[in-house]
Amino acid sequence: MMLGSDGEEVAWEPRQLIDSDVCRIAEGTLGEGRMNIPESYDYLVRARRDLWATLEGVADEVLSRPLLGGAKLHCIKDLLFHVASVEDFWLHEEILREQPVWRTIPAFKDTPGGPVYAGFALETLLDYWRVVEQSSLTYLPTLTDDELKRVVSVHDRPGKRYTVDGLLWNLVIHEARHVAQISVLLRTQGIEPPFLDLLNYLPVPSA
Ligand code: NI
Repeated sequence: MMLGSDGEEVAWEPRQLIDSDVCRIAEGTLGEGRMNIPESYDYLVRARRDLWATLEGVADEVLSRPLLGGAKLHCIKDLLFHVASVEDFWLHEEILREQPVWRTIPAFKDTPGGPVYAGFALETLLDYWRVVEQSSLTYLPTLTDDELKRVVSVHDRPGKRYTVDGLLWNLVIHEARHVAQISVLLRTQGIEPPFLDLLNYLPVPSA
């Protein structure tokens, strides 16, 4: 079980999340002439589907291969968990002040983050990401101007204060940066990454 965005317990059933149901939140904003957070998140959702489809066709050994040095993130699977968990952290622990999704998933609740995900199945990581995404898709349509301006004080970092608007933009850009990193890592392994530029997902304006 996990906690929904309003705090009630909901079943964790990622397989029931159908792609056609989760790409709808920006419909009401298309055509207004400027990108907003729900529309930008809609782009992430669409680009994720194409990234995930590519990754599902990549040998597991490649996704687990330690391609990066440093302390935190060594393989593509580490990056996948990192992107989903950063969204999980900022949305649930800071913006909504509730239990993050990862604590409700037995496979992850004792993992510290960092370079420990090579041994996890890709689908386990993507299932987690789907649940985090679903919780974001529940929250984003509730955004108001007041909520976007609300100041969030980071619970374990005294003095760190951000607006909800800033934190949500950070999530959008954070993911785009790491997905670009994943694309480069795929290329180093001889695998063609998907074309995920925003350009590929923009609605066609009327003539
Ligand atoms: Ni990061």
